[in-house]
Amino acid sequence: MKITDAKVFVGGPGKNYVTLKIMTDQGVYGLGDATLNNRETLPAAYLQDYLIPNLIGMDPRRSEDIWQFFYRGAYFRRGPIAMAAFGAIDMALWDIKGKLAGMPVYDLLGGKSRDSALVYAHATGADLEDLCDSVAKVLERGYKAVRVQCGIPDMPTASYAVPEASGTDGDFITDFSGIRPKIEIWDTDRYMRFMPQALATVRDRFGPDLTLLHDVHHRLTPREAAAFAKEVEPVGLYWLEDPTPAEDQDALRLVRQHSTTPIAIGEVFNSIWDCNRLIEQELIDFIRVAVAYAGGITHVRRIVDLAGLHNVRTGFHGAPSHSPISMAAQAHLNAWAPNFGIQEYLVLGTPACDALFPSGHRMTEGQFYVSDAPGLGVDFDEAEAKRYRYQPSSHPVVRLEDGTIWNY
Ligand code: CS2
Ligand code: MG
Repeated sequence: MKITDAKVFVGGPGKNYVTLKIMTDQGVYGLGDATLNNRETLPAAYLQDYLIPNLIGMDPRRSEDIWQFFYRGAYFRRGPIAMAAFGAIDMALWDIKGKLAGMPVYDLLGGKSRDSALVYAHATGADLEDLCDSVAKVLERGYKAVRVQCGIPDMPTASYAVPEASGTDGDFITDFSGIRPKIEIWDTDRYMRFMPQALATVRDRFGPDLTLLHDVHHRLTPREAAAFAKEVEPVGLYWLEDPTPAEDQDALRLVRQHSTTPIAIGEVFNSIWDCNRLIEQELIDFIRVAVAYAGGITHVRRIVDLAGLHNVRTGFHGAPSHSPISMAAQAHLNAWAPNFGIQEYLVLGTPACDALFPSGHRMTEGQFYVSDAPGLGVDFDEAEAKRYRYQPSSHPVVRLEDGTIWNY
């Protein structure tokens, strides 16, 4: 069996999804997602210029060897662009494998460990009242778990994932449009004074059964993160996400020594080498890698297995930048993983997205039900894809009030 061709499409409703389609000499095709948020043309070029010319003629059933060929064979290993590019190849090969076997990918991984997977949505407000309205709306939609972000009083600009004005949250999604980044101003002291109290208010208002999460988005130093995590202990967060940037894996030890608040990290990681010490030294509770950024199912499965040995559960990244293809790949891992925790979920279900990526995956009452169709269970409508063009976009850049660049 041979791979005969592969095509890359860039575009989608409100997002530059990078979709890979791999064709074979037996008529079976596979789909993968190489969307690297706000840098989408780069994995697309890596696929087109380097990977696809090598892929043609390979046996698609040998997904492990193909993964190793592109990883070890590249000389310059790892990095988000390469890992997103051959992560998409890997997803497409698992899709093909499942179609050949007539089995959903979760069965190839070892079968279902649960009937459905708990997901969390986002609630956000310009101020605390606005945030509570947003939480109430999310709960009305059936969700049982919610990540809350809130505007900070007297902060010079809205901070991460927070609307400028109250009443504008809706399905609030960060505005990344334009090639020149928006500038956000950050003040750690104001955040540290306000946010623990805001989280406590949400807990009081919505009661102990709500699964509550908060994302610090890499804004604190390890000492500040330790103080914050300790202060919010009574709130009973499901997790505190990205309290510090985790390039320095050992820095998390300080947070751990001072608090029992569960810590989730990993949405920007692209290999097991970014998180092996965090996992082995049990410095985190949840691993947030995304199948799209971390080398596909083959590599993320290794991370999940390592995590399972150390009481670390999964909480895969699910921002709207992931197309329904990688969300499906994650849904299959979620159905199988013995150490599944929760899944961030925001994207599937809009009519435009469903038209481009028809699938039998379903979300209802805050639970994700994986499709039992062979392979990944998602298709791609090429005629529909012609409606979309690449739109340049950028992550905001953060500065302190004196101008110093900070972490987004
Ligand atoms: C966020 C992301 O979902 C999350 O937890 O941290 O929305 C993040 O800001 C974007 O994915 C950046 O690409
Ligand atoms: Mg995050």
